[in-house]
Amino acid sequence: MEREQYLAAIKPRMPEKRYVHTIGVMETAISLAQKYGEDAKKAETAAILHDIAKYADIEWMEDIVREKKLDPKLIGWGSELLHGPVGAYIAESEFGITDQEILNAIRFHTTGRASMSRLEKIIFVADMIEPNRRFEGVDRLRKKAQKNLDKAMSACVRHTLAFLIDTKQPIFPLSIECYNDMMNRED
Ligand code: DGI
Ligand code: FE
Ligand code: FE
Ligand code: FE
Repeated sequence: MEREQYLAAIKPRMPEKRYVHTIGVMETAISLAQKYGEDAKKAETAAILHDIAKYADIEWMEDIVREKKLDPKLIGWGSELLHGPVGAYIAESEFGITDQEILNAIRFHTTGRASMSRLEKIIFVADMIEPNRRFEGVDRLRKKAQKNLDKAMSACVRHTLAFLIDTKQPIFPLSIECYNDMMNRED
């Protein structure tokens, strides 16, 4: 499928604001892919589909987790934790994506995980720094992303965890594993 077909397919499934965010992630991910020698077409597809499940019904998503044997730990964590893994399921089942790198970039875009691929890092970072994002410290993250993908990934994970702690939210195990892995690699 071509870019315009994917975009036409996702547009009716989300509010305008989320669509604009998705375009921002797409453009940022393509640019990071070119900078860091990743396949720009894979980055484009993963970015366009990354939030496809963001507005799916929670009960339905939990049914998918049970039926399709996704990580059972996801049950009870709510739509923020479900929409990555279920998004990967939709990308595969509805959009016919078979590339595991693209599916994993969608699956782990919210939490990250240990030993992330370059494409996974690009989608995670692009999601956080795309031009429509406005939060304290985002410009510092954008600058880091221009210099070093691993350092940008590390800073993005630390920012997310700090936010979760500040707002007294529980941290999903994959997010911790991602953080520990990044810290073990830090020089
Ligand atoms: O879907 P987006 O808003 O574009 O961004 P996202 O999928 O990266 O993150 C969605 C939300 O998920 C964001 O508010 C942070 C939250 N989140 C990320 N990791 C965890 C988490 N929430 C909890 N409770 N635990 C986590 O480990
Ligand atoms: Fe998301
Ligand atoms: Fe994210
Ligand atoms: Fe997103």
